[in-house]
Amino acid sequence: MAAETPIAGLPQSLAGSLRGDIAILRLARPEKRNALDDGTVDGIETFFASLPANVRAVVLHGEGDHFSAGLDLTELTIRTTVEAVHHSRNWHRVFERIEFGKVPVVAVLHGAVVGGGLELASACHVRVAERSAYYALPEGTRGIYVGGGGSVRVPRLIGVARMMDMMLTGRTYDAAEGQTMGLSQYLVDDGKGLEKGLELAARVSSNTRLTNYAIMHVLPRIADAEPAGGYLMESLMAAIASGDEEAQARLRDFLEKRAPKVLRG
Ligand code: 1HE
Repeated sequence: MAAETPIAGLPQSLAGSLRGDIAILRLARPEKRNALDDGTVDGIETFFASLPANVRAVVLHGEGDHFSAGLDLTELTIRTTVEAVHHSRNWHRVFERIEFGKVPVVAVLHGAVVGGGLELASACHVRVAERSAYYALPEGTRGIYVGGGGSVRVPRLIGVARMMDMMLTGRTYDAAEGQTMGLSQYLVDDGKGLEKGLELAARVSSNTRLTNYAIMHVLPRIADAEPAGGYLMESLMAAIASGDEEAQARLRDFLEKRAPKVLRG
């Protein structure tokens, strides 16, 4: 396994490191259950904005017993309405850096994945949940509203009706339920999440950069587009991807029996 090198320049609430072509970002404020204060959100932006060019995938996880308790509620009490709008827009900008960044992000979830923590997880591309994970959107009961893109991203995963129920009634879902309804794509035993996340990131990083870019940036836009435009975008992307030198080399490898076959599980 490649050696781990720390990434400098992050706030104390975050720890970043590089393992070969995979970057790892750890929410490192366990004493506050990885609540996301302004410094942490800015640090997430710094991390994604300054990823070294060789990085091909990121793994995001949390230290302690919980992935994240969401927005740091202590900061909420001191904002004016207009400051709250700017705060939410700032989260949008930072989380877009994840969703529409340069490389795919695998989130490893455990314990509380609530409020802004779920919004952060929803901005990632692949979610691995440990059995301890549970999901909630306590904004409804706290008298506030999601502000980190949850209204857009969470319904894409579980539908508007389920999100409404979570916010209106304070309903929580456990890891197995979350897996069934699409909050996570992988469910693993406690303590196994990071290993699984790294394994998936290694698979992701073995794809061509262009295909990964298309999957991250083009696929969701097509899914949101009206079908005629979507089909056209798909054809254009397919043509661009298959014309890529790396894709051509991979196709030759398969045709000349050098590439692995697609076998069951
Ligand atoms: C916090 C936060 C926080 C913990 N902001 N300080 N999120 C919530 O409504 C969830 C609030 N948190 C909890 O329900 C619980 O903390 C947990 C279930 C996640 C964990 O419980 P537990 O018993 O392990 O920890 P604790 O004793 O509640 O918390 C430990 C410390 O972390 C404590 O501080 P201390 O100084 O008394 O030690 C807590 O106050 C602190 N802490 N969570 C600030 N969230 C862009 S809009 C997004 C809107 C939202 O995300 S709303 C959802 C907010």
